[in-house]
Amino acid sequence: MQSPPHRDDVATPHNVAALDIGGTKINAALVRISGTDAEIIESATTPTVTSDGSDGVLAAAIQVTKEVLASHPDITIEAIGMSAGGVIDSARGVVTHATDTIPGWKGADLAAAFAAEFSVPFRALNDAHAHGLGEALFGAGRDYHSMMMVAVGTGIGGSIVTNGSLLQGSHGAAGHLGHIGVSEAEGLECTCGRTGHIEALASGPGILRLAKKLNASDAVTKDGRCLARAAGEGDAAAQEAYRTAGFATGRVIGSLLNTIDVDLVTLAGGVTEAYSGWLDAVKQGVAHDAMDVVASTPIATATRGSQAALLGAAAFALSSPMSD
Ligand code: BMX
Repeated sequence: MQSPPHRDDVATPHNVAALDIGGTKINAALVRISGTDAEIIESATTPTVTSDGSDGVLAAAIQVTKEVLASHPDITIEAIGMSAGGVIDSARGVVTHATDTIPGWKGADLAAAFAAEFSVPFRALNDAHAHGLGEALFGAGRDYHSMMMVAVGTGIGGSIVTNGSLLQGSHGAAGHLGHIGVSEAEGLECTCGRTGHIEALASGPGILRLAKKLNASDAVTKDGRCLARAAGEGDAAAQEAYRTAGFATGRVIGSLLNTIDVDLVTLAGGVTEAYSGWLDAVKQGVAHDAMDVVASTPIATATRGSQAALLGAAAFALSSPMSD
């Protein structure tokens, strides 16, 4: 698969429409990329309604894109970039594998839906890939040669960017580190259909399940927000769930550092901000598995928040459009 250029290749201002499709909402934005800077000029959000499967989601995505563009009729976009969950074949613009976050998402022809409505080139990529690329080019990773991003939220996603180039892999699946097997997750069902993957144990929903197993009360395990608050207020079961999940996640990161030896690890996603003991446990997990030579690799938190996926999708769309 083709890779985007290093950010220095993008010298003059370029306007791009970008979308980030998540399980609960769709963000659309008008993005301007000028050299090493990227800004969001306009944005809009709409809920992800999954009752009509991928067709309904894509119709809403097209609608919100049109709204954003209509608010700046003076601006001409060069391309449209989309970030979405699942394994995405960027060359064809098709979702080749996905969990049930969006029913019917697997097989969705993103490129065909957008080609029917817009005359500019369209490119789509996995959400963690877009997020990592955005952070690498315009956020936490901008002063580093290589970066691995780990996003812990509804799922666990990841991406590897070297010198501004995203590693998508042969099937677009590179970086899916939520689907690494760990002994702590033995027997747990993963959203991908396998068992024993780290995502089943240590994603947001995984941590909630863990807290229930540790006998946290119903009030504490009502949702992720309640669990985070309880951990901050000293609830022992909630804290243990975050620590167990964080340590296992850290071990995966440490093992990956031994394998790919990047300059920086960036952590993103809702769980990152939930409870400080989680981050301490991640660092302990990294220290447990990382070899001495890579053990001091800096671990930073993401700096562009929810903008990062939009910026990454925009940069990706500019780099090598597949159709026009
Ligand atoms: C899942 C998988 C990945 C995604 C990751 C993080 C789907 C829909 N998702 O492992 O493709 O990158 O979750 O996703 O198959 P998030 O929902 O936590 O952002």
